[in-house]
Amino acid sequence: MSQAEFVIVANRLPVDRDANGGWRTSPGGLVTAMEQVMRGVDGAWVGWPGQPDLDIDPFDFDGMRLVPVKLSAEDIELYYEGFSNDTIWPLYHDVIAAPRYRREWWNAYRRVNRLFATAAADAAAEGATVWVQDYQLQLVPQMLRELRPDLTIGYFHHIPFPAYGLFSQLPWRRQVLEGLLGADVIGFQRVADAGNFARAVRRQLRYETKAGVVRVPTADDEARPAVVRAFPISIDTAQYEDLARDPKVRARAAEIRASLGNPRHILLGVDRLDYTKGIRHRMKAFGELLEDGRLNVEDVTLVQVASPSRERVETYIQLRDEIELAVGRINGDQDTMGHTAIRYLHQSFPREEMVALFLAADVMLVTALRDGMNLVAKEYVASRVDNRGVLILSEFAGAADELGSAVRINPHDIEGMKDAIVRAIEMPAAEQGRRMRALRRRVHDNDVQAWSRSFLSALEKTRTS
Ligand code: GDG
Repeated sequence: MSQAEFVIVANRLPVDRDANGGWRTSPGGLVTAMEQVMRGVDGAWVGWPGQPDLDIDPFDFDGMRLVPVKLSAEDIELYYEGFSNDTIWPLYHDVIAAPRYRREWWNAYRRVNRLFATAAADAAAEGATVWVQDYQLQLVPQMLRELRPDLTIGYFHHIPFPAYGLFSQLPWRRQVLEGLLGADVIGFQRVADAGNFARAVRRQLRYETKAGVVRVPTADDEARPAVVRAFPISIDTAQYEDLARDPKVRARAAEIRASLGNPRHILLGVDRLDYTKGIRHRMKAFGELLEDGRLNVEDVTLVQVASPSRERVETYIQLRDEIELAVGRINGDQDTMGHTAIRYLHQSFPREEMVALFLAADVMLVTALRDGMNLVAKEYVASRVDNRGVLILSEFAGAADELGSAVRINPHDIEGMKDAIVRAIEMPAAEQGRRMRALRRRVHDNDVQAWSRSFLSALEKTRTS
């Protein structure tokens, strides 16, 4: 097998199986970010092809070498649904749900991380650059360095890194820190995440950290520097701007408004159905506003897209029941024959439809209790080429560090959220325009291509120093 100069390692390959057993690109932020990086280089992508027990050889797709990692149904259950999504995910999101610590899951996590590391080691050419993505693969950097000391290794963490008081619950905290420190650059969404990681390294491993560099002890007594820094991820801004200007998408936005009975105000939420996103808090605030009579169902509709996610994990099954009970109650109490309070959609939609929804929405609700970044906030802003609309944004989403002109909320403060919703609905056009222009500038100047360039240039610097 030919070896690549640049290798991405991620839980999933950037493709899905189509109906005829062929492959098609799965649309996602990371895929877009990498398109530009992969162009003109000899690149490979290591990941799970999305089906259990699928045993296929590496193949070329769209100018890139795809290297499938074979995972069994049991691997998926223990490593992915178990350790990744029922231990690490809740622990790293401030234990909004209780993390479960199971030794069997940890053993599978280690075993599967080793599979990814071995596949990456086989795919990379001498002296290549390897970029490992996200919390499912925290042990890969160290495992890969042991196999291939010649490589330059980067790691990007898409979710929050928690405060030490929480992180220290993890029975395998040392192994995880050491796993990550196998990378030359460890990237986080927020400055606070990088700070939490550096603190954990000092407290747990007693390694010296200074100005964003950890000195990692090595066998030959010479410490190796690992850079720890924030690189806030973004979106393909131009693509959203183009879609928002497309007459078909604009017509669809008008059609959406009409089909909801042309309410005076449309509020929108778009999230994977996940307990970190604060969907219940949002429903509570909205339901109370209707109950208090501060809003009227004839005037206002909340559209909530909750795309199906992790449907085999128990906490998610419960969450879905709770949300659907809340929606049913609110609609039951408030709906009229002609108007609904909440139009709830447990479905996924094509990107064109999402942009039409963004254009139809007067107020966008991002009420996460904890979120690495939250790309939906940025997508809404990028789509508002008309400089209208109001973004309500939780301070617990990474995006809050950059999007200072949004209406900021603490989603735990239901009264505060209710006031923010009313304020957003009543906001004069001039103020909407001022805020939206500032937000758009930010997302325009800092897109996902800029994000990957900045990470990779930091990584390149460690090679030359
Ligand atoms: C993780 C971190 C971080 C959702 N429903 C549909 C749909 N989506 C798209 C959104 C957005 C993406 O999925 C979700 O990204 P988020 O950033 O909002 O959240 P997570 O999935 O939790 O992502 C997060 C991110 O990684 C990147 O680092 O920002 O903090 O948790 O792009 O638009 N897209 C379509 N139909 C849907 O129904 N087409």
